[in-house]
Amino acid sequence: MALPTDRVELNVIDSHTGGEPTRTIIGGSPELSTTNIADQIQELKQEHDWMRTALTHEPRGYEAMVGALLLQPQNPEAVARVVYFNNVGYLGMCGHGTIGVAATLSYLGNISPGEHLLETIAGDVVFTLHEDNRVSFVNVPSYRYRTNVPVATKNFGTLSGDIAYAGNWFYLCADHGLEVSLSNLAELDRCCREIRHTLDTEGIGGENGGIIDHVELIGPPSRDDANAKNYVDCPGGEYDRSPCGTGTSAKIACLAAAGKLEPGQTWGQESVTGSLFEGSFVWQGDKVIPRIMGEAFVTAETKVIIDPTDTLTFGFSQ
Ligand code: PYC
Repeated sequence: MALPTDRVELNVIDSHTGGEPTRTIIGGSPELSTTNIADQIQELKQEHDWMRTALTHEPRGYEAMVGALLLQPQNPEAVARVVYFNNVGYLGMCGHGTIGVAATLSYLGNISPGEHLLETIAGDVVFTLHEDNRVSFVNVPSYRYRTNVPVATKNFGTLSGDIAYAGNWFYLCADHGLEVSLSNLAELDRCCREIRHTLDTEGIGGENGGIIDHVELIGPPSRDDANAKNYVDCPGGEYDRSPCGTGTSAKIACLAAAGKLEPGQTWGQESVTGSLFEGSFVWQGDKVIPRIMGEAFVTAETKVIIDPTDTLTFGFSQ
């Protein structure tokens, strides 16, 4: 990958969805020579990965930062095509990012309350901007793939969990015995790393070789309007500050498969930071179509300067 030799300026809007940041690139990104979204992601990886690292790594970003690159959609009905990325690579679907992108498009005056279509690598996603600035989105077909999957860990014993798909692959576990709270982040992180290690070394994955790159630990809620609280470990090893849109969808898919949530019934999912998403589902064959609602706020409108004479301009990570 050749790095730019001239100064680059990117126009970005930052937002947070339940505490989890989304940095949306609205201008200044390199022209892509491809039109298919899978090819565009390949081109970004091979030719322009510096843009991802410059925005998500220090000194401009941090491990929790998720980027969203807006591209011209192929479908004229779609409001945008979006490619999500984070500190380690490119994401399938991103729920909190979808809510953040919707809040950003609303802030820019590009959309009004109502239904809109976004193109993503995981499929088309319909979102609704509500009058009170909240956003709901209909996720891709989601399903529980395996249940009661044992995973041996060094310090937390043999745990049992479900494997589910909701735009990303998840291992969801409730019998970890840990308090899901901000004061217990180090232990939650350690447990997720040990689960991840076993999943990787034993080759435990999703259907058709899907890589489980999210681990979700579930515990009892702190809020009256929530049914459960989660800690979601993301691919870069950082935890989701929001309840995780795809993680909430994965949980709903597992509840539906277990007959513990009815179609149309609301599930309140609290995050480890105390923010809330509300979700429900309808059946589509043997899969569920989750609808997730949350809110996002714009936090900054920035011109990012990438100056190639600055040795740290493309970011560094630990
Ligand atoms: O909200 O789906 C989500 C998500 C995935 C990774 C970070 N957030």
